[in-house]
Amino acid sequence: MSARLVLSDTGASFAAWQGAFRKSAPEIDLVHDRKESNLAGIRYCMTWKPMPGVYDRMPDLKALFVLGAGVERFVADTTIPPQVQIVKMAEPGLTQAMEHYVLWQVIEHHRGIRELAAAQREGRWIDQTYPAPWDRKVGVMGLGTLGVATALVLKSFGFATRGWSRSPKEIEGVHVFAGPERMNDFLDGLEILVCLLPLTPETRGILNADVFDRLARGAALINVGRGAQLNEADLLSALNSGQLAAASLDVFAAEPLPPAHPFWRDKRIFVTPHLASDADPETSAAAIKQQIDRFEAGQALEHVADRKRGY
Ligand code: NDP
Ligand code: OXD
Repeated sequence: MSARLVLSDTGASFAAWQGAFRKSAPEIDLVHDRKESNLAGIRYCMTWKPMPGVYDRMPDLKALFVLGAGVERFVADTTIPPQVQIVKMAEPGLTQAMEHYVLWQVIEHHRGIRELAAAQREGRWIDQTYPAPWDRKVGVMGLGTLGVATALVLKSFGFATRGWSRSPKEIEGVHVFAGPERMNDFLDGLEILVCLLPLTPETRGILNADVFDRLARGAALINVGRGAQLNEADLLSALNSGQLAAASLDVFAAEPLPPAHPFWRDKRIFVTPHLASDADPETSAAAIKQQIDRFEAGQALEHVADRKRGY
């Protein structure tokens, strides 16, 4: 089905997205929002960093396709009319990149890769041991599109995998806990904790001393959710006390991470500049096309954010 879709973004390359749509979803007519464009009559828009005033220029907007999975800025944006559905990105490129990042970091912590690298630099031949993966307790906070996929990958690599979400669910081979009342059972004795939660009032500051104290001594934290979920002072205290041995952080309260921030120079912390996963233009184009087809056929859109819940 043919449809017009606006790309309204201050950073994205229109040419790159147009190329992706021509390849993966040629039926979609991609329109570039240039501020002065007449966008009346167009029902669909995609964005990560919207052009100022785009919602005023799109009086017929029905669905806003966000080019990422974390929609905290959009659900808080009161200039988006209430009838517009905010759609989270869920597409294979974004999911696989996240699976790769988390698996990479879990294996780094599981096999003590950073100790090995340090030993190599010092010319030390060390006796490094590690448990079987099924004896390594790994937990994923947040079992949405990315959390479920990641938990399944960790399980398939043999790790003793747990998951935690707001509502109960069943994932074969993964021990799932739900709700705040089961959080401590989920955390109890975990050796590697992965955060894939959305940023909401409930999850702000959730990675704190109370959580770290429940983990096994010497555990590792991998935060790929949002920086504001981490209490930075609590992380440094836990690292100093040995309760945590290491952290892999991809997201930060202030991004870019300021040059003077202590995380940059802390050998126990591995910093990546918010690159764990990005939407792939070609697979995203196909996913957006499928959603538009659903909507045009009168079906419900998938992955719609709930503004009240905040994700
Ligand atoms: P989803 O919205 O699909 O899933 C969110 C999950 O978190 C759901 O399982 C939800 O529970 C759970 N959850 C939400 N609030 C709570 C809570 N208070 N207590 C327990 N569980 C809760 O999101 P995605 O999986 O697509 O993405 C997750 C996050 O990953 C994004 O919001 C973003 O912040 C981050 N991200 C980071 C990237 C990076 O490059 N670092 C790239 C992409 C995303 P329920 O299932 O019950 O609704
Ligand atoms: C996202 C991100 O939310 O890249 O998609 O952080």
